[in-house]
Amino acid sequence: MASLALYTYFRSSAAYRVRIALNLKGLTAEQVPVHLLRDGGEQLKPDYLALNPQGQLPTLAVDDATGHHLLTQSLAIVEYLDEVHPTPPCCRPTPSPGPRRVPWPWPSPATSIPSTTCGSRNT
Ligand SMILES: N[C@@H](CCC(=O)N[C@@H](CS)C(=O)NCC(=O)O)C(=O)O
Repeated sequence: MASLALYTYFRSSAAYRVRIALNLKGLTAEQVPVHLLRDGGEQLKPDYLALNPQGQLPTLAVDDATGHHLLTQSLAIVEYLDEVHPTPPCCRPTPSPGPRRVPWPWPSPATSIPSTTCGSRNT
C-alpha cells in the first residue's frame, strides 16, 4: 500500500476536492499544512516550490513500490486515486473507449483559485 502525504490548506477548495476523494475511498494521507496567507504565502517559499513549481495547493506525495512521486492539479490527483483505488469511483466514464475518465469537478468547477479567495488576510 502506498504512503500518501497531502499538502493542503483548510480553506483551499482544490485541496478539499482531493480530501473528499480520499475520504470517499477510505484512504489515509498525512496532512501537511501549507498556509496560503501567512508570511506572504507558504506556497511561494522555496521548500514548497521545490515540490510544486506552480506554487499552488494541493500536492500529493506518493511513496510506493515504484518510488517517490509528486502529483499536482487536483483533478489529475483524483483521476490517479481512481486508477489505483477504483471503488468507489470518483470519475464518470467517458463515452469514448479507453481508460481515461473524467473526474467530477466537485466542490467547485474553478480551475484556478487565488489565495485571496481562500481566506482573509487577517487569519
Ligand atoms: N487547477 C488547480 C488549482 C489550484 C489552486 O488554485 N489552488 C489554490 C488554493 S484553492 C492555491 O494554491 N492558490 C495559491 C495562490 O493563489 O497563491 C487544481 O485544481 O489543483
